[in-house]
Amino acid sequence: MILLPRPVSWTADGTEIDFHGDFRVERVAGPVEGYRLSVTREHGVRVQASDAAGEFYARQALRQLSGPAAFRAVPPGPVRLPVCEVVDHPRFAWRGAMLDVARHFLPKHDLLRYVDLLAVHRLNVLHLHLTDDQGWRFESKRHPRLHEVGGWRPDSRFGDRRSGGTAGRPHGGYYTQDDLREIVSYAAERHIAVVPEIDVPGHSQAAIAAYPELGVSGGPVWTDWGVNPNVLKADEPTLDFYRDVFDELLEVFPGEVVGLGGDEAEGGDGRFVRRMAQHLVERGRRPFGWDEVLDAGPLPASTVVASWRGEEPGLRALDRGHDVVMCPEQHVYLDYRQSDHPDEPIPVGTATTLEDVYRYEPAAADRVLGAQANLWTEHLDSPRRLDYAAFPRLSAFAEVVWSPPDRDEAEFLTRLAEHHLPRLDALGVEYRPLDGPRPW
Ligand code: TNX
Repeated sequence: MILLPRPVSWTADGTEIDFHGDFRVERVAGPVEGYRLSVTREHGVRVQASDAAGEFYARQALRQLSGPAAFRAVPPGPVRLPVCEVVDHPRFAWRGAMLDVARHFLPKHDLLRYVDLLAVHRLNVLHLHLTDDQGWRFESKRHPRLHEVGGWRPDSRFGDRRSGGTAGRPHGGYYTQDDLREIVSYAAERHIAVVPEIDVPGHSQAAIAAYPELGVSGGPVWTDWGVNPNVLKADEPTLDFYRDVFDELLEVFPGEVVGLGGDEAEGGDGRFVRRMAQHLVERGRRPFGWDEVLDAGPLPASTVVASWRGEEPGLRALDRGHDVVMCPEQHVYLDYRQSDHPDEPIPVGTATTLEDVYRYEPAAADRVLGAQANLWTEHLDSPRRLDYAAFPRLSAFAEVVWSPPDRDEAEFLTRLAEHHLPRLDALGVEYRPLDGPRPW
């Protein structure tokens, strides 16, 4: 077997044909996002797809069948394809990846490349964590100090400690609204929905640095990590300010689901989360919050809950009638270090190996929309560090959320090593090698 994620069914007779790039696509009734791809000696390549997404995934599968060189910027001419038949559709509707662009800003070019990598893995949600204590990355035309002041911090303590790094240089940046519209369109072309997040009422020090009246107390953009006791006030002027900021966000992000954070707001007033959730619903959107929002009191029924402190909060959310996205830190936190090897570069979390990710099995229930892998970037200050943390664990995660649950770990590891890592090599992804850390 060649494909990753593994399809629902795959048959091949061991022979190959030449392929010059032409194939026929037919729309047929079938499972959502599904496709059937046949490669025969008589008819060449034929695709049947249930919808536009299914057609897109058939194209992804075809690219994978074409060999690793098909992932180079200049692909080869004619290729050989295995004579085969693939029948496929995803297991979960929400196959997500959260990226924290607040702790370290990721330039637009690199973010678009990340979107490409999600598409290769048939992931379909990019949850963009745009604001936090350490940075504000969304251009606000109504309240420009948010990005002008909140977008920057003196990086006195961070950067790559092992190489002496960037300590002492300012760190920052933000996406203009035009940048974000471009990112949304680019992702949509790849059947990826972007879920933006503005985190309230905790993790808000960057906004407070810009507009001190918003905070319980003041202070600059935070240069520490962890849970910040300074949170947003829940008074009417602050709530109005944030309704305004969310309205501006909605002008840029047309998707249904919009994140309001809600995590780790010690001493934060639950009213803040409730009011913002209500506001999003009035604007026709679905609020999306970390599982702490369950403590904020009654939320609109349409609120989607991201269960990160294990799956238990997610199960509680199901009991209350909410849809849930599972992202338990024990399995799918890609910022956590990848082994206990002394040279493993990222010192945080509990070791979460490739196998730990692959063994994750999301709780089955109708209202579990799917799962997402979360990539927090306190210690990931460059695209290459991001590559290292994300891959190949995100490849394993993609199979968890796409493929049928009867996974075979040994077969996966062989397929990964023989077929998928060469694709990532061709794409220039600096993944963590299977046999240990990279020297940098
Ligand atoms: C907890 S998970 C956080 C983040 C941190 C992360 C580090 C969540 C909703 N909040 O603010 O970056 O741990 O692993």
